[in-house]
Amino acid sequence: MSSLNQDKDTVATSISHLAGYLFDQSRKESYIGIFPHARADADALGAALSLAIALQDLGAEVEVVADEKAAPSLEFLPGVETIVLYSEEVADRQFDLAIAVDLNTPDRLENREQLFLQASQHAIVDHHVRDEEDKDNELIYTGSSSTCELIFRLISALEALSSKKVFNDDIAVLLISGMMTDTGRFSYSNTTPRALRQVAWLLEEFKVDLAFLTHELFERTTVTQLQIRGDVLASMKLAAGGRILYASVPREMMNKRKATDDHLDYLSSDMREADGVDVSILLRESPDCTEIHGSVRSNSCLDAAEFAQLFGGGGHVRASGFTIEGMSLKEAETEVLAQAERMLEQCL
Ligand SMILES: [Mn+2]
Repeated sequence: MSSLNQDKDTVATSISHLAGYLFDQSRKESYIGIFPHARADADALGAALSLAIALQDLGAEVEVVADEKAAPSLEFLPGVETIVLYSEEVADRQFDLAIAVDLNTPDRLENREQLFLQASQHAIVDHHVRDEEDKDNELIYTGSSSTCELIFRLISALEALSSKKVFNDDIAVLLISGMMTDTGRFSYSNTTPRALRQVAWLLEEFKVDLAFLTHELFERTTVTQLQIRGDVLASMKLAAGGRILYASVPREMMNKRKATDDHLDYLSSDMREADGVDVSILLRESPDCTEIHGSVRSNSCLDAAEFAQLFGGGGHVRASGFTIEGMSLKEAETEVLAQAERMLEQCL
């Protein structure tokens, strides 16, 4: 069955199936690796770390393996210090089970793809669009606000199976952080009543400082970040008669400010909010200048996930991303704009 067509009942079945499997694996004290996507956001890390706490609690030996250190705005997340960074030393680990969270194609694991694939068994929990049949132990539901919303349901099912309390203060902070981020503080169209109920329950039951989370995840900034955002915003241009607002960020522009990629977080979403703009596109050179990363936000008929797929990426209907290799920033810009204009014309 395609993940695009999953209905509510199917998801409930997938959740109880996966929970049963994870419960058995944990009781057998399996060695489990959890893999958030590269350049992990709060949803990916929140999902990975909360699932790690739950499975450990049930007996498994769990490691969360990431490509790089958590972004400064995510350093407060409980358990972030336990994350194992990928290195040659880690490369030959043999997990009994590898679980990908907040991604559904292993190539989004970048350096860790092989480590994931060489595990004996695999599972996926995700909410991004994928045009492929779901396999066993794959829980992919695009109707979920976030991967953390799905992890909440998994942990609830694990609690029922084990007849013990698994949720705790740390899990509450992790899940709320993921849900808040992926829904833009519960303001985007992907916000579900279920996510709101989950958060309400977590706030009732556990110690969570919402104002602190809001500050860390959304409001906290640095002078460097304000400056690079200023540079990028000043360089924006319009295309397609004003329907596309875009900016292309050469690495040199970042280096001049000693800025890092996470300084540009949410910038493409901010650009989308300009009056009259249907699509915003932010392109930036990777730190080693070998790749171009693209971030797309749509206000219109343009399906951002479908658009990103043209470049081997993916995501959601209104927000997506992709990576282009073998093109200069200028070439990528020309190609991406041409495709966006074409798609906008077709969908009107
Ligand atoms: Mn997500």
